[in-house]
Amino acid sequence: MEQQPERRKRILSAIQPSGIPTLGNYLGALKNWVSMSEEYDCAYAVADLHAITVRQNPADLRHRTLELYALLLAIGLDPEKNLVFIQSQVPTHAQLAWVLNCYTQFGEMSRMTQFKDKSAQHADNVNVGLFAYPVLMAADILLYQADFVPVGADQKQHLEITRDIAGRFNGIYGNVFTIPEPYIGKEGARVMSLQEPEKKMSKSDPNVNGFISMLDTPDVILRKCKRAVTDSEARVAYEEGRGGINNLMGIYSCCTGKPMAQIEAEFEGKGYGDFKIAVAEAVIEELRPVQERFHEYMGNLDYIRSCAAKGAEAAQRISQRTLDKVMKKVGFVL
Ligand code: ATP
Ligand code: LTN
Repeated sequence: MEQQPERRKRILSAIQPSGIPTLGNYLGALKNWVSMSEEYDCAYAVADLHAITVRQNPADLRHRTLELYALLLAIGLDPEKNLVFIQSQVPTHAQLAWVLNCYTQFGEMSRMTQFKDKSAQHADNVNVGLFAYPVLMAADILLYQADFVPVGADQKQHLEITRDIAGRFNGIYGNVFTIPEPYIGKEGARVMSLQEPEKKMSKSDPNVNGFISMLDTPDVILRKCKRAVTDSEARVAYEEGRGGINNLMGIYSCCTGKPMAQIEAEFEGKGYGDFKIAVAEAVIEELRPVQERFHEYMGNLDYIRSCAAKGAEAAQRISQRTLDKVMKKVGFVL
């Protein structure tokens, strides 16, 4: 009998088009998406269905979705080798989410901390979609029979619930879904706010000086780095409790590949002024090729749309197999 080639393990991840990704998103998540794509069979989605759980301006949402797709190509994801798609262009996601809603308990959803946080933030729009958000995320993952899901700490609870829902469904109907594991790769960088180093850098921070957007121009990056909060010690050294300087050193280290000891030696006897300029230059160089490719892609939106259409077609084909199984098991007429 012919030997089946071993199936590569599949990874699925997604990012919401809720704003331009920050340097934190890039160093902590997106950069790893590219390195993982060499070893795994990867599927990456722009999660626009998730984005409408918070009210969006339609023209902005459309533009940001295409921008984010272009940015995924610009960081180096090859749409021929990976599945890169826009979630709303693949109907199976909403279809499976509905079915899974009926296998998810109200009580377990009520315990989700992101729901509690977001409903406090958007008290005037606590919609049912916001409540069911983790079920749609479960559908994203289970449709592709993903083995691993790289997620940050904030999404761990959602992956747990995905595993619970999948296990419950399998318990009733047999092995329909692969139970996904969290992907624990090499420690992704955790980048902190430049203004409040005890908080993570976040694209929805109302203080724009707190984050560096992946599309900030060199002069904006320089200005934000110069304004970054440090302390009065004027000593570039990585030590417990020195949030601001540790964060800048972490960013510099990530962008240059230099270990902390080397950075300390390099800036021995120099003030924060010189160091902040060096950090800014390293970030500018890190982002420059990505930004150049991004602007090229955005100048050719037809290409971006056609890549997205091809990605959606392939994603539809793969995910339909899982959906068909589910529909059959549940008792729908096929
Ligand atoms: P928002 O501000 O809209 O809540 P966010 O910037 O916090 O968004 P998410 O869209 O929730 O980011 O996260 C996308 C991915 O980026 C996740 O995998 C998350 O773990 C990672 N990530 C987000 N912020 C950082 C950060 N400051 N450092 C490292 N990784 C991060
Ligand atoms: N909720 C995630 C985005 C997201 C996701 C997913 C992540 C949507 N579907 C499936 C991993 C797998 C976020 O806001 N970071």
